[in-house]
Amino acid sequence: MRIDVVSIFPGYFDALDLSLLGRARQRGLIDVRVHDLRDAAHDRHRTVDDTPAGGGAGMVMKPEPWGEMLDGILGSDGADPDPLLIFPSPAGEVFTQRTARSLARERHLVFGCGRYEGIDQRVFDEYSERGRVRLLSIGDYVLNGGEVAAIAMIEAIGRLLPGVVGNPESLVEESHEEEGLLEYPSYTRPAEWRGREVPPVLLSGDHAAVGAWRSEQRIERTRRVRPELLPRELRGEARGRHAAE
Ligand code: 6GU
Repeated sequence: MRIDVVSIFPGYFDALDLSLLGRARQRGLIDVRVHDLRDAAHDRHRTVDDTPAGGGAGMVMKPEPWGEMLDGILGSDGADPDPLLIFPSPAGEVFTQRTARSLARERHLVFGCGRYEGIDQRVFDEYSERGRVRLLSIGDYVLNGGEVAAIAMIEAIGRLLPGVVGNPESLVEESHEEEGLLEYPSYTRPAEWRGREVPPVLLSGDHAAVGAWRSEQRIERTRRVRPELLPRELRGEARGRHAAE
């Protein structure tokens, strides 16, 4: 997969050199290219923002540097005929594990990271007319810009690409993956630590019992902290139990 990232703070993306994703890049599984938006700003101060039309607080990113930079990326050698342009934005659709799975099937993603109060609307309009554009948010809180959100999305997508995670089975038994439930609690040695024991069932060698315990834990944890994620058939059970208490 090819991923281009446009930002006025390319240094944020040094994080993608590390760990699993860094190794995947070295092995050629992911081709990440980071671009400094200021390289497409040609005045003396390499200006990328200006005051909002109609007045108000903050600054808006000017359309011209975005146009030049995105045209360059979309028209570059070996560019994909149908790339997906992603603008991280708190005003976008929420990015979930389902979104990550869907984006992991793309050949070419381009992330446009805005700062200040946002990017001139005409940039979205222009590229929506020419191809596919999505505004994506990573949750209901406000960041200073799209960089940290883009890193989160790239990591979530990148680890789903074939060969990036060593043991593909570890991708399945995770929060949000199996039936959209949260993950069960994990333990390792020693069997007792500071008077706290590993649940005996996990040391029993009874694989069926271990499986049943983990499944129960996932449902109980999801019911406790994220009840809205529980499938309908498991929600009914909770109501019955609480009514009996
Ligand atoms: Cl994608 N961008 C910004 N600036 N803030 C956010 C976000 C994105 N997602 C949640 N908050």
